[in-house]
Amino acid sequence: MTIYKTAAPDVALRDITITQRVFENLTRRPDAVVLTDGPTGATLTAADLMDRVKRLAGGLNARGFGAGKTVALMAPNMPDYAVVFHGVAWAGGTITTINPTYTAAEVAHQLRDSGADMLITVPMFLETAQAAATEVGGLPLTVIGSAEGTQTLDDLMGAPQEAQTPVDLDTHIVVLPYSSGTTGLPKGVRLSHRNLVVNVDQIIAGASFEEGEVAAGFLPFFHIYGMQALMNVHLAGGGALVTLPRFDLELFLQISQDHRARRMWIVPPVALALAKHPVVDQYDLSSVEEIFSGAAPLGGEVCDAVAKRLNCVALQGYGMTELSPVTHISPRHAPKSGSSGLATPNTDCRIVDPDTGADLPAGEEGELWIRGPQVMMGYLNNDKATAETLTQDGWLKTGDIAKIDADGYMFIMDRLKELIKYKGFQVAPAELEATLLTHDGITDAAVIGLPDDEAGERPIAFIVGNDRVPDADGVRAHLKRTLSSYKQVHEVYFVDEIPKSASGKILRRVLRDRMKDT
Ligand code: AYL
Repeated sequence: MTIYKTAAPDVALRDITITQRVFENLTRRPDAVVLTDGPTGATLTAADLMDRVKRLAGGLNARGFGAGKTVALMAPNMPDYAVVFHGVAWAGGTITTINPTYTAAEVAHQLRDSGADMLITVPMFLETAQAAATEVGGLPLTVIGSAEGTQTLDDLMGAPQEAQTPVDLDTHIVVLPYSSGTTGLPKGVRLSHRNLVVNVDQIIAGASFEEGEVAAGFLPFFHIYGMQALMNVHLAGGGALVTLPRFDLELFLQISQDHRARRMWIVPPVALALAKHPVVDQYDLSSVEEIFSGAAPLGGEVCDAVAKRLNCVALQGYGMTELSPVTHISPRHAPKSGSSGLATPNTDCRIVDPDTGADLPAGEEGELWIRGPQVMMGYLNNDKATAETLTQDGWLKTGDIAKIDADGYMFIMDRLKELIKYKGFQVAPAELEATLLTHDGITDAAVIGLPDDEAGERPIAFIVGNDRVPDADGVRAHLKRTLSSYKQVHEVYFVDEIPKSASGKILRRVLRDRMKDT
């Protein structure tokens, strides 16, 4: 077995919960503003945040929605997001985070699959939340803010609960984000307090995080990148956040300028905008020392162009929801263009030939396998997917093809798994295919991703139809009824059959090659 590791020392494994990790730092700076709502300017100091977290935990436990319960949170980035996340964690519960732009059908699926006991949302998404709640047979709804006839977050607050409800740090699920992993439908990813705490410390060690850092936080907190690298790292590492409910280039630039942001946490499409968009010149971004991109490949050219334009370093990270999420970070003082950097501390890596299972030497391409304390506990209610992803001795098979050079720098070269990344968001082909097959005019379907300059990849569909087959617009309308906007297909091709292996698996590579030839 050939194991690649960083030369950097391990971080200590701390026997505390993620909320205790965050509070440790907040307690030291009670009067500091740690969260600001970008659109309204409303603020929470460290003391306010801790007080609201403790009161929410007290209220949840008093009403029987705390320890052992699952609370679904469907909200855009806002200061109270951290209140709900840490309030549920402090109460000994589980948070499942839902994309607020989801359709009612998507929300209902996650509520049912996660076994959620309560759904917390904002007035803007209440209608969708109500429809989803009805679809699963009803569950209590709470809004952050106010809406007539609905319980509010403030109604839920109780007497402050001073101590963390005891939980097992290695087995209790604190958060259950959804990911399709290497194959199939989105699945609940079981992450423990150990997973989250250690990854916060691994990120802080690897990303040269500095106390006092302020960032404009538009990366969604419901996705593991925003949840950990932004929300938890900034709170636990002594930083602050100005939250944005969605990405808006000018607001992002304005906030980064006004708050003298030191680093921009972004995804590749935003790197492209920073490199190319004329409006960028209208802002004073001289405080920005670093842009940090993750969640999808950042091409060397775009990376160099942003660095030059903003006169800063452009770094990249690699990770997966199943890895809490980060395993690789570009070293600030010696990045290599196009590389996702060096392994974080406490992280073992292997490069394995997907055909033979042999370990490969430096410079050769194979599947990246990871072992470390940030590796998930497994998927929820899906032992088969868990067994396909985690080996008996604790290695997680990423489904990504990578190489590691002689200096330990990791380069993502290709993807073995069927996942499509649209602007950093996961699109699971299996989910789109299953939805297409619910149309009575569609007898078979396949979805693949094609390279796209702006989005990274765009999903396209191949359809086999019968005499009731819809036209391309009909196919799109069918998907729109139940799937959110980033899961839509950009092109539709009608074919006689879908190429499949003897065991019935869609031969996606054949379809991709066919598109290259046209
Ligand atoms: P998920 N280069 C190429 N592909 C990447 C990269 C990268 N730097 N980062 C992630 N991916 C792809 O669960 C890869 O296929 O987590 C990987 O298996 O939505 C998949 O995205 C995982 O998708 C960071 C760095 C967070 C990464 C992340 C991971 C969030 C994406 C913070 O600093």
